[in-house]
Amino acid sequence: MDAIRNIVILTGAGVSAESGIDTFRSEGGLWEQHRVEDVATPEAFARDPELVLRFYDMRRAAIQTKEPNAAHRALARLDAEWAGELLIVTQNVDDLHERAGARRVLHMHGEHLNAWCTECDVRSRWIGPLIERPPCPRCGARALRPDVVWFGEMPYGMEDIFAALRKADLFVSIGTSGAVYPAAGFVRNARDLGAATLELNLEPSQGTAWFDEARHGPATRIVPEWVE
Ligand code: BV8
Repeated sequence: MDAIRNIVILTGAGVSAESGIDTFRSEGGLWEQHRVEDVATPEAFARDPELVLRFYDMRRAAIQTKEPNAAHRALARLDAEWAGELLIVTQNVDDLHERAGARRVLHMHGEHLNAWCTECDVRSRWIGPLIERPPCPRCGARALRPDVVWFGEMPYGMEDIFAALRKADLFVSIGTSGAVYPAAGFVRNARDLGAATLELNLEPSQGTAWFDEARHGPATRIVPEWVE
């Protein structure tokens, strides 16, 4: 990777698939006969908070039984060794990048293991269920929601992401279908800003035509191959 100084890596559910965390597509985007788009929204939370809290409690518990895989570990190694700028922008709400040792990680869609108090607006680390409406550790209000960006909500870190894209020489997209914006548009932003673009995915994503290069296969094989 000569002449490459600054790298932006976008990851999606495909990087955690081999750790046993279902992707959105493998479930067919369904949970208990609900489309994820119908559960992961503020409207769904207002309409049926118990349904949404159960959905996130189940997923929050599930990730705590999973381990990072070789793709997470390869990216953590790259992060530790890369002298230039590097940012892992993840759409995932699991903590497997961090548990593999990655440091420069930005969760643009939030994190399962955080709760957000809609009363005092403070986010706290939260690993237990929210269905029993526990009190906010900060203000005591029983107003905690998952700290996860739902459809129609503003993703986290957009300014930092675009600052990194403006400096990037290389943009790598790993394990994402390119179905959800603004993440799915980052490859075009990166190209327009002069970066080389690479897709590492099990199969061609919806945006594969925008990439200079695309390699297809399981992340646990093709990500370590790329990092080495
Ligand atoms: C926003 C957290 C405004 C929740 C998620 C009409 C047209 C275009 C856009 C819109 C539209 N109507 C509405 C929108 C906007 C909307 C959107 O894009 N909707 C889609 C459905 C059309 N977006 C939003 O609402 C976003 N907010 O736009 O705000 C704004 C924007 C900018 C600036 C200011 C204001 C917020 C969206 C966030 C939603 N939250 N996640 C939760 O997790 O419960 S989305 C969720 O799905 C993910 O985070 C990810 O972003 C998205 C797609 O999932 P992927 O990670 O890609 O996973 P998927 O299953 O789809 O694909 C897996 C891939 O891995 C596959 O390609 C597969 O081949 C591959 N794979 C599988 N196994 C492996 C593998 N690869 C390698 N190895 C393997 N083993």
